[in-house]
Amino acid sequence: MTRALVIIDVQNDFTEGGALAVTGGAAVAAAISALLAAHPHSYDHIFASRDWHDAEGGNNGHFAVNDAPDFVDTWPVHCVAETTGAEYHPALLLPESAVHIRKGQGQPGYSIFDGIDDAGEKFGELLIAAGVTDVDLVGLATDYCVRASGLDALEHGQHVRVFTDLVAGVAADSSDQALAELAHAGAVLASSERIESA
Ligand code: VGL
Repeated sequence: MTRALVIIDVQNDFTEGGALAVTGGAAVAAAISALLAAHPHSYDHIFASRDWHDAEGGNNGHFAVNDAPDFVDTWPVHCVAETTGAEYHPALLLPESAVHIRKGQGQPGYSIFDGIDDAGEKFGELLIAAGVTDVDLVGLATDYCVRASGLDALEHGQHVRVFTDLVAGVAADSSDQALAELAHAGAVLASSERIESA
């Protein structure tokens, strides 16, 4: 078993005070850091994604340009590349070895599988190259990017656990639904207290 922690979009714009704030986002950032500090050797690989949208053009319908955002398919402007909003939340402390994935340039890019590393390698290829078999998924937002990333990871044949104490969503109903959908597709929903268990 080769395990990876996959941290989705723990960015300023998705945390309290950000352009698309998710309640509990900052707490998730701090709790992920605490988990990593307490268990520095539990993962063979750590990947962290950032939404990294273009400032211009709406990112293929993702930004509400002319109408008000519906907070389902269209969103306020958020996580524009190179802005403070797109940076990781300051409470998220990542080890040097973490691999940084950026996604959503010119597209919605909900899934980390839409993303690439700094060298342009696709996330899915990186997982295969690293021999990853098991993914623990945490981050923001449960009902959108965590959901899409988890479903894609399952489709790519990964064993997926979602640490339900280390995610936060845009809305309660859609977050519950997303977790149910992930479980139905084969993900294990667990507390991060189970980090050391197989
Ligand atoms: C996300 C809504 C819009 C997310 C991204 O990271 O879950 N949610 N864009």
